[in-house]
Amino acid sequence: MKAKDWQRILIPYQQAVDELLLKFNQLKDQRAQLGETSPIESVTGRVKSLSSILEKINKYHYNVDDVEEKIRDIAGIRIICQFVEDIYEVADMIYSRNNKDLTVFQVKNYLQGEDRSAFHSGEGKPKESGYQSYHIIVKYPVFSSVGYREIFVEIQIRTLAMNFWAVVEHSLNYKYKAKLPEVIKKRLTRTANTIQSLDTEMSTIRDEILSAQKLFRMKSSTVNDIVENIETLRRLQRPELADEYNTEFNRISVQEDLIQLILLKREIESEVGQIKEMK
Ligand code: 0O2
Repeated sequence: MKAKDWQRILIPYQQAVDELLLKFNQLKDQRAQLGETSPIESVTGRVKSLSSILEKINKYHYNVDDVEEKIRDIAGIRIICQFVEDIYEVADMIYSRNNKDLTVFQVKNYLQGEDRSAFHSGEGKPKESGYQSYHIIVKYPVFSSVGYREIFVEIQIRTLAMNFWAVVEHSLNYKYKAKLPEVIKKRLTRTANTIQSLDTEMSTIRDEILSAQKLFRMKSSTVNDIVENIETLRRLQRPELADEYNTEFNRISVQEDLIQLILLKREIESEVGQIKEMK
């Protein structure tokens, strides 16, 4: 097949990746706007490189005409979560869209134990290599310059720890091809077990971590509001008042007292409101 023909084939895949990246990032950002914790830590996406596609064709002896049916990860989205629980929450977000903007085609659960999502059941198991991840292959409709197509997209969902392991293992495999030395293989299996223990351990203190993150977000937005309102007081020609509040803000900041900060924020807001009304 000519390079131009490949370009034409890959156009809808790039569009699917772009569209899904936008959608998952919106889900993540909207939670933040609502002051809620998002199960999505970060999202990346890629279209498989031509060399990687050709490698797979050779490896499995596919017919070039069957590529789009047989290689189901030409378009790939990777969603990284903090906790294992978040993986299932993200999976449920995807399942709830089934037959709406995508169709769930296949689930590959490489996580240890029972599938904890609400819309899917069964047992998961890490791969023999130690690889852990949750894969959902969906069919995604794309309207592009080459017409309407329904293409496969592989969505990989995993924790930060699982991703660390997978990225390192992937590079080692790339270096050694299929001939990973036995000693490295053993070490990788051991580290995969450590990753699993780490994720389990993190889950036990999840509530503690989430409430700490919530406090951090609350503090950060309160501080932003205070600083903005002090600036507003200056713009409203009330520099003495702005200085007074600034001193108070500095005093409370040192004490790290969130309640005092919230009270100060409300006081300045009300002051700014009154001044604006008088104008
Ligand atoms: P790349 O470079 O990420 O695109 P298949 O690989 O599709 O022939 P399989 O194993 O049934 O067959 O599919 P699966 O499990 O859905 O794997 C698809 C992708 O998952 C892989 O794509 C990897 O990204 C990832 N993956 C699967 N197994 C492993 C593993 O043992 N280690 C690591 N690091 N990643 C894995 P590609 O095309 O292999 O690679």
